[in-house]
Amino acid sequence: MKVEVQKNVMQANNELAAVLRDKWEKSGTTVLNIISSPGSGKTTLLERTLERLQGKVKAGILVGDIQTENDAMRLSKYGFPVKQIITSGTCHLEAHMIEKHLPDVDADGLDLLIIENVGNLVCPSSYDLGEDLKVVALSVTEGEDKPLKYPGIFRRAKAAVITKVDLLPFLDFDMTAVREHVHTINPDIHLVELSSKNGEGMDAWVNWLLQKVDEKKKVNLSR
Ligand SMILES: Nc1nc2c(ncn2[C@@H]2O[C@H](COP(=O)(O)OP(=O)(O)O)[C@@H](O)[C@H]2O)c(=O)[nH]1
Ligand SMILES: [Mg+2]
Repeated sequence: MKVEVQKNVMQANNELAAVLRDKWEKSGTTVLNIISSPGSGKTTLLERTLERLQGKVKAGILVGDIQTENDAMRLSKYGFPVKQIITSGTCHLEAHMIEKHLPDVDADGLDLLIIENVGNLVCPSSYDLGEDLKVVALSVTEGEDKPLKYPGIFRRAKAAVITKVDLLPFLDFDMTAVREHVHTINPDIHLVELSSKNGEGMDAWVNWLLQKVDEKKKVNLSR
């Protein structure tokens, strides 16, 4: 009975995600869904990213947390529309939450919708939100074995961002091993190593993102 209910929830989620994907296909909107454990540096990365996107793209941000508007407050300083989604206990965002709150950040069509998922490496990975790009973030303080322990999200992600590389001198984190683990799980994944604190790797990250936005807009224009 429980399994049946879960199956129906997933099916309803996937159907709505397909509707959203179709809508963003037509509008040429690139949708990024960033997933990581709590504290890996998602919001800080997005803050530094939004600074660099100012004047370049029309972006909107939806940010999920179990409680508080803290992240929305942080992200709303950069001139882009931001909406906090409070899940009140649910450990991931679902497509119906995105559909409900999308009008708050998308008045007349976006180039880029950024979704910061609830901090969790497991649940958010199974819920399709209609995004183009699932991006997984892993901080160097979490240990290089985490891709092996949580392969699902690394398998589904288009990019993996290794964050907080400014801390490497103080840690035993094995960067060569993490690169190998990530590529063993997903040989096609785009790997980025960066620090939101000292800016290392940020240009490469933002250029990759802008390239994705451009590619989707071009596909849209050529129709
Ligand atoms: N040293 C260092 N700390 C960082 C970096 N990025 C984020 N942090 C810190 O990590 C903590 C969690 O960051 P936050 O962006 O809130 O993570 P989130 O929970 O994944 O959104 C905060 O104290 C940040 O200041 C970084 O690149 N280097
Ligand atoms: Mg956050």
